[in-house]
Amino acid sequence: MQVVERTFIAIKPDGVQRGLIGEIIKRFEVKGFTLVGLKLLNVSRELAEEHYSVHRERPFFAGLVEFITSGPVVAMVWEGDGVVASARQIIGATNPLTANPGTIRGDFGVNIGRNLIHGSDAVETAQREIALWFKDEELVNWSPTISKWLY
Ligand code: FUP
Repeated sequence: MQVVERTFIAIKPDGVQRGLIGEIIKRFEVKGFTLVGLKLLNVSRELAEEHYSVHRERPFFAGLVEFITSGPVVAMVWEGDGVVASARQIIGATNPLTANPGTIRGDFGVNIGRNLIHGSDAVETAQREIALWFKDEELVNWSPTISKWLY
């Protein structure tokens, strides 16, 4: 089976606490992407530090790790043509105050430190993050029967 592009998406603790899990999943689902991995978990400090390792030297790093480990997170893998870049558009700019209305962050957030959701920024990053958060056997290879109406 041909593996098309995949991206890693995480609903952060604020998105979970605010009851936005369904709303967020819906946006990727109705767009036409396919959910191939999904779990709710408490993130360990080790996983959080590894996930955000590119930001290790930044002043907000400690607060970011504190936040992401503060409550349950929904980790997902979504699949489809161009899903990495498209998901970034669906999510919106890092700062919810400047994120466009119609995006997840633009519609539901006001603070950069509480921006609801993470999405991989490039195909290579997505591969690294998927491998970090999911075991191979946690990912499901399937195509919805509606695929022929999308592609
Ligand atoms: P994004 O790719 O849009 O999630 O943003 P970044 O990778 O640049 O940042 C990762 C996370 O660090 C953001 F989601 C929020 C946090 N952050 C801050 O808290 N302050 C900043 O100035 C920049 C990022």
